[in-house]
Amino acid sequence: MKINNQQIADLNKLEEPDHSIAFDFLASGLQKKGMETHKIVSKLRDFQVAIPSWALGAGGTRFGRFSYGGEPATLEQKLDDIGILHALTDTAGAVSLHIPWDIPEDYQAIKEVASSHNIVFDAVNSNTFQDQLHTKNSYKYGSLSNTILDVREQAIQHNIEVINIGQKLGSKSLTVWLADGANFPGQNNFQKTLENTQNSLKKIYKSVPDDWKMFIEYKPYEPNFYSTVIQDWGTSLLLAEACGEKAYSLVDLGHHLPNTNIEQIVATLLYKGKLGGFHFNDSKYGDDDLTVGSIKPYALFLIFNELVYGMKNNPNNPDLAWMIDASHNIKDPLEDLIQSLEAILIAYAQALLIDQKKLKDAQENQDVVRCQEILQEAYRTDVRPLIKESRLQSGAAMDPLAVYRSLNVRQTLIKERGKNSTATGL
Ligand SMILES: [Mn+2]
Repeated sequence: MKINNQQIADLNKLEEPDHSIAFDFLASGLQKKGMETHKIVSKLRDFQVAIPSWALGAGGTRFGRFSYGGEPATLEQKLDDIGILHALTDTAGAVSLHIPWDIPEDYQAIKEVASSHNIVFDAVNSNTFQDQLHTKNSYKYGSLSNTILDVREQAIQHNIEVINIGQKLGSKSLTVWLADGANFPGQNNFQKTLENTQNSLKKIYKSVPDDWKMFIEYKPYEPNFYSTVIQDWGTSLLLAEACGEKAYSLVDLGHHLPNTNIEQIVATLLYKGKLGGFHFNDSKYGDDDLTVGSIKPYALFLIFNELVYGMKNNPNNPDLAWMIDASHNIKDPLEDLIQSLEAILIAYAQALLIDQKKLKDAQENQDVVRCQEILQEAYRTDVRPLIKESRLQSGAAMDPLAVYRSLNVRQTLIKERGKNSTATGL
């Protein structure tokens, strides 16, 4: 299924009269505060988030997995699904592939499908947290950190293979997330596993092309519940620094213990020029992979405040690779992703409304109340007309979820692919 521009334009027509009243009202209010609405709208138009190839299928828990019908069974179909998202939102112009779940059979054909949807290939993700059928060694006791050299070498070679696959598609970055760790005290020597991991990452780094980046993702626990080798941003940063200038830390919102001040981590990494990638989701307890903005929207806004500040004030930090890293256990993944993209743009737009000059003055004058007021004034603004305007300008759907439903996208996909098609992946 492919959504065409005319279908979207026709449905936008119905929205336009109400939108134009709401947008003019907001724009004139912002203008009075000295803000340039067109610049904010243009920043929203430029913002692109990669969709991971594993997010298009039903997720699940260790208790069960519930299919919803019409799942994309091939990489081509996954790209078609992202094409639908991108046509509706104009914000999902990239895909992040997971290897080996999504190794292309015909590279040229895959590239053509992607470009027909205006999708580029973002970071490629390696997988050394599962054993594959054809591999000799098991990752049961770790991969890059394993005590056995042969296992480490296999994991290093896998990452190099992932880089090679990415190069054929036009990717420019590799994301490494390690499940390595221990379930019980005494199982691992902390220093030895860290040293092995660092040496393995350095070997992978040697194969990272000059115009590429390597992202090192961290996570405090799960699948190991006593210790994780790359448990936090500090460990990720020290490994990135040990590798070299093409290596960066990657922040995944769900990879923190409850109540961690993620915005401060973001600020610290940006200050050091070492924040490379960013994974969006939301969480209540752990790595819950819930819809972005569904649990802690204010925290998301505060994180975006630091991102906006850093994108302006830290030229030493490269452009960030944005991705949604979520799991869809009970919702239609495409609907969930639309909701996530909406939440991301809302938080971004709110952060763009923060009067940074006034905030700086209030901070310097130690006016704590004023500081809070400035942030909350931005947060409490209904920015949705700005997002609708950006979508209208770029030919996307002003209300993507409503259009998705009125075009019966899921029902059409079920008709095309069948009720029992299953996506590769977890
Ligand atoms: Mn992640």
